Amino acid sequence: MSLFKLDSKVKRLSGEIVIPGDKSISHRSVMFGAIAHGMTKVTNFLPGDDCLSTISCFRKLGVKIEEKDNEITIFGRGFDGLSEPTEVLDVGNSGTTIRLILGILAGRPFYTSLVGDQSIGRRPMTRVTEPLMRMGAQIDGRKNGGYTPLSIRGQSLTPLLYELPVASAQVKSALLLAGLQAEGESQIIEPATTRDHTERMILHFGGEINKSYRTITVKGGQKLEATNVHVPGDISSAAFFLVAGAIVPESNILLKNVGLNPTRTGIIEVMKAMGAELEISQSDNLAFEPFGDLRIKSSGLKGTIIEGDLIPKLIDEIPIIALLATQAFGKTIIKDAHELKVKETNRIDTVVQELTELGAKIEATEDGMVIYGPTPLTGGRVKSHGDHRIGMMLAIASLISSEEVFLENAEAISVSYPNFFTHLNSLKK
Ligand code: SPQ
Repeated sequence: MSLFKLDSKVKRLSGEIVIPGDKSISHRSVMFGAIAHGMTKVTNFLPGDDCLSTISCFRKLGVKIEEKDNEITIFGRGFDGLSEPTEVLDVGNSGTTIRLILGILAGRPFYTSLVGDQSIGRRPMTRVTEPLMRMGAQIDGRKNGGYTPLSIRGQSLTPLLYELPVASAQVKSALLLAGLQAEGESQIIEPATTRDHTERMILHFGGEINKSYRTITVKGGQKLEATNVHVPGDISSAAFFLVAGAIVPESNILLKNVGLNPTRTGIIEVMKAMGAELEISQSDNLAFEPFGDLRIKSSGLKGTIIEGDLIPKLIDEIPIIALLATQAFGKTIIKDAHELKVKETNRIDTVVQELTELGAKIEATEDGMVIYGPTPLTGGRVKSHGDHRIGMMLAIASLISSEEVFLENAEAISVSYPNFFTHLNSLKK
């Protein structure tokens, strides 16, 4: 296990960073490129480990994909262009890859087996496999198709009317991808709005999809046409620098090309409520995925309550928001966030354990955490637990730590942000 010495007691951060491509949109660009007809060019693709797993799975399904720096070209031949793989598909650490690909494979008339790493082996799949089986797909796996390894044999699918039991964009997306192949119209009802990148992709690739309040309707048998996709920067990656800029004294950072899809901007709402000096300086709201530049300066912060429908809009930012809260005056309460328990790690436990190690006052609750601030952070030996977002949160925590911080398994960060440390170091003045 590698041990990485992080920089502590950093005086200020300044400069600008162009935020790398969005992970969720990069995955979907490969998938839609593969199931559409024709050549799809994707620019600003994120070459993180998770998205590379998606490329590798689609190559095994017979799709030609060319890669050059951050540009990829996918030669799609429609759903029917996918072929039975001769090898097992390995999704690595990526929940998005396995859950969405199951939706595609549910309607393909061949056999596929799927595996992932140890973390994937702990993540629940029944939420996707059960409704897909209801549509007609044959799926098996550990614990009755609840966990990897999984096998799937696609079938002709019947449409589905389904109320999602959890607010999950991955489950919604898997069902929409299956719905595109069903014989008739499917309706998916969300308990709260989750990221809508799949719905936007369907429209962008010339398909039809309708949303009325929280009910999404999609027709089967649609033919999607190839197009070009420009991936905006990932707000979930920008979040680490937003918090760094807010908590490291005298900082002033410009983050360029950040995706501002309103289903993902919960962190902006929360930081503003906490008193952060955060400005959106230039934005394009007309793009198929809106984006803009964000400027963050350090400032005093106050505690807040984060709950309800806001949670899906910032679910992946909760580890870094917890760090922010350690530096805010008063109490911050995060609730309704049970879903944190089934991410790459149980992020309630890993956040509380690692921030406690650095001297934070933080308590786990059944569905979130409570943080008391402001608390100076000390130092110590901390662990990413193989979770990219925990690793990056700890690297930002070390910037304000008064003593040395050593991080175990920093490599996990390459899942979503391969050049994270290069960007961070470029801001240290
Ligand atoms: O892909 P993976 O491993 O599930 O990644 C995470 C992350 O932190 O990067 C979650 F662990 O993001 C998910 C996110 O939490 C990506 C995602 C998507 O692209 O649709 C949706 C969210 O998951 P869910 O389960 O709420 O649908």
